[in-house]
Amino acid sequence: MTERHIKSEPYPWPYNGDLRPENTALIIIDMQTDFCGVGGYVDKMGYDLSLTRAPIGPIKSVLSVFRKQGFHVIHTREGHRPDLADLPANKRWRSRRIGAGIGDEGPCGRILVRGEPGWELIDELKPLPGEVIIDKPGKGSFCATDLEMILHLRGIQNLILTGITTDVCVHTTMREANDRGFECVLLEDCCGATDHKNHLAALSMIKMQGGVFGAVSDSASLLSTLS
Ligand code: C5J
Repeated sequence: MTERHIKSEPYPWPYNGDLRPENTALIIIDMQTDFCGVGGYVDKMGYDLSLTRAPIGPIKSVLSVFRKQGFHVIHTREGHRPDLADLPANKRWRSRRIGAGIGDEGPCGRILVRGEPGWELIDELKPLPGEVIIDKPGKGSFCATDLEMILHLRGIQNLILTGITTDVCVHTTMREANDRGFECVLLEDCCGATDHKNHLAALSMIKMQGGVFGAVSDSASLLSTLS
């Protein structure tokens, strides 16, 4: 096997140099109007949308190369059933405290409810037919979903994590994946948080202990390895 790594910190990723379209997936987390569109959940909470919109362009560049080279592409959407049967009472209560109640009516329909306009993936990053979409009720993409089974059935070992938000859904997913033995890298310019300091802190946490959850890289480093 010819070893292939991408420049990343704190080690060249993946650890074993086995980077191939067959065993590697790009995971695009929660690029939904609710997290980066006007009138969505994050906007309603009063956070700066430019922070969660910043990764759209870099993700588009990576996605286009990944599609051309035949890598696996997986999209996730955070959201709840219309009857809210999968919405924990404390999650709803906390969101209502800051005026963006999950399940309540907002400018883009009911906040974080499946099928509503705000819950949809944004036009810039719409999935193609055949790409896996994981609907998740929580922050992590493995909790109450079939993601792990799909990764195993497809022989996927390496996960390239992108999307929003760095410190919440992306980090939770990376931690869950790492504990399950997947080799993970997060692309820093392909992620964003509602607070830039938290974005930076989330990157720093990954790099501790020799790469406690994996590694951190960026779209340019990945694309230069793939070109
Ligand atoms: C949040 C997410 N922040 N996609 N969700 O509630 O990170």
